Amino acid sequence: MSNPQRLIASLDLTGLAPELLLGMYRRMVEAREFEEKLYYLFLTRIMPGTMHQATGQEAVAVGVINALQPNDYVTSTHRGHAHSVAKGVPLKEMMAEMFAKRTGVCRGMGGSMHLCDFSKGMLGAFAIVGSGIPVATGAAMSALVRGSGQVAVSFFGDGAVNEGVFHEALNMAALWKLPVIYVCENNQYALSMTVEKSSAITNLAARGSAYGIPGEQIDGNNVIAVYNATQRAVQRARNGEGPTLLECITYRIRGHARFEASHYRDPSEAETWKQYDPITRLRQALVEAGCASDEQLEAIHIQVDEDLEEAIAFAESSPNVQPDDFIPYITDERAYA
Ligand SMILES: Cc1ncc(C[n+]2csc(CCOP(=O)(O)OP(=O)(O)O)c2C)c(N)n1
Ligand SMILES: [Mg+2]
Repeated sequence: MSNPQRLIASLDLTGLAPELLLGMYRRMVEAREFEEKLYYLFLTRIMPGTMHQATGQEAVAVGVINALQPNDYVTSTHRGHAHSVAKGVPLKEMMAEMFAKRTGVCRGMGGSMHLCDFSKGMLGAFAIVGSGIPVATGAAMSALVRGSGQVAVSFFGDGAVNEGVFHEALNMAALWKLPVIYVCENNQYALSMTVEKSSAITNLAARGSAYGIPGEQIDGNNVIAVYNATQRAVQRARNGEGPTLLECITYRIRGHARFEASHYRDPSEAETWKQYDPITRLRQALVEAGCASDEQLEAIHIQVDEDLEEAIAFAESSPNVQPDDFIPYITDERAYA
């Protein structure tokens, strides 16, 4: 396991507007609490299916996406709630999707691992490991051809860098100088497999050099470091300088999926990483810098809780998806409008 202390830098808020910082704080709390509510709803069998929590990894989604414009593109993974929250997908529609309701963001037909909202540039969560990487690469190519100035970001795990499609996509993106940012969320594990057991070179950012792509390792629990690194990558992409590979070092506090107990790892690991919780770290920095008081931050938590309870009530009272709801999407192009 990567030692968290190796990369930990303190949060430097210099030059960042309080609105941006508080917005990032709120998004991280939303992502964390959205999944905590889901966990409870699953536990009490109110909600069907499964889900993967990104507890402890929220700074990656929020830091990266805050450095983008609203019309930039994102592809996500099976662990994608935080990416969707950060991209501004409405909580109500996300929650309804989890309940398989017609009011869901995919009209109840996608669920946790297929969340997408084209109106927000959220091109989708992809359950097949690595499969969002070529989609973001294609979106970047489309932006380049259209001259739209948009960039595309692909989030993926440390497990995905050993899929062939990662290498195919990076090679093509480098050749054509596509405006794409590859964000590897190195949470130390692909299911029960550690990075040390699956990758000959554990510095995953170094893999960019095989394709002439700059790669950078970042403290992924430091939302400011993630934001700053992404800003540099976005600038490169918009200037026509091509792709960047960011490896965000973080840790998955919860099990791989819903009730997975992580027997393959020492419980002290998670305890160590909890000391570097990204939300706590931003909170401390905000208070120390005088950007916000504890009371103001507490009010954000209360507001988020209210919003989520409202989202649950909305989801519960919405109509269930029906078995033949999908048919118009196959037979009638107007259904996509
Ligand atoms: C191509 C493929 N192989 C295997 C799986 C089963 N699977 C789902 S998630 C996962 C681990 C992925 O690890 P990583 O990419 O590090 O993402 P993390 O779960 O850590 O966020 C595996 C093996 C899959 N969904 N797709
Ligand atoms: Mg992983």
